[in-house]
Amino acid sequence: MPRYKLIYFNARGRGEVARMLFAEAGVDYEDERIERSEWPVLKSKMPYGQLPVLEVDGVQIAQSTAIFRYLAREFGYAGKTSIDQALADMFVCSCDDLVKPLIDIYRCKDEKTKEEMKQNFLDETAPLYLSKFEEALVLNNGYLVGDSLTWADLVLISTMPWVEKMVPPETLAPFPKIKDHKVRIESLPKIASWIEKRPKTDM
Ligand SMILES: N[C@@H](CCC(=O)N[C@@H](CS)C(=O)NCC(=O)O)C(=O)O
Repeated sequence: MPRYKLIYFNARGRGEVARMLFAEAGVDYEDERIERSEWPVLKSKMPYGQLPVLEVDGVQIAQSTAIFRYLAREFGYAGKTSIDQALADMFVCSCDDLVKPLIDIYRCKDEKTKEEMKQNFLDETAPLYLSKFEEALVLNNGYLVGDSLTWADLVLISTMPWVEKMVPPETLAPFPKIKDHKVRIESLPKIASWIEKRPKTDM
């Protein structure tokens, strides 16, 4: 087994799916959490000047999605067939598409534009993506892909808290399976045990 070190800030953010994959697979790794004060010096040593970075026997892999996909493949959570792997990738990309507008809304300085963006998210973006996730969860008995856990499930449960910050409960009401899914995945014994013991952080 290679020596793994995950370098990220002391936050769940873009690091948590990797940590959950290590937990679920029962694989040892170093969970290095960088203090903001250490970051300026460390930044220049990272491939793209950003975190997370996964070191595998000293080889640095940057970009959260590349890290998650690599770990998912190594540990058997990428999807059982090529089609399932493509579907898992599709749902991961969809989670990304769902979060991107939220970041744009958060950053928008003009109040009127911000309101319009929010409304568009509530009327169009959220229902489109959430209905696709819901449909897949119904079809696959509670998993996004196939009949078992894939990294797409972990990406979805990490995405939903961001969506819930913006979307009122009535918008989420037609998607009960998405809510159940998060509860169920977070109750898987190894994931639940990681959630219990992980450092408590705001994000
Ligand atoms: N596309 C990159 C984005 C990484 C990213 O934005 N990292 C942020 C933390 S979430 C970061 O390193 N910020 C500090 C900086 O850019 O100096 C990924 O998915 O890994």
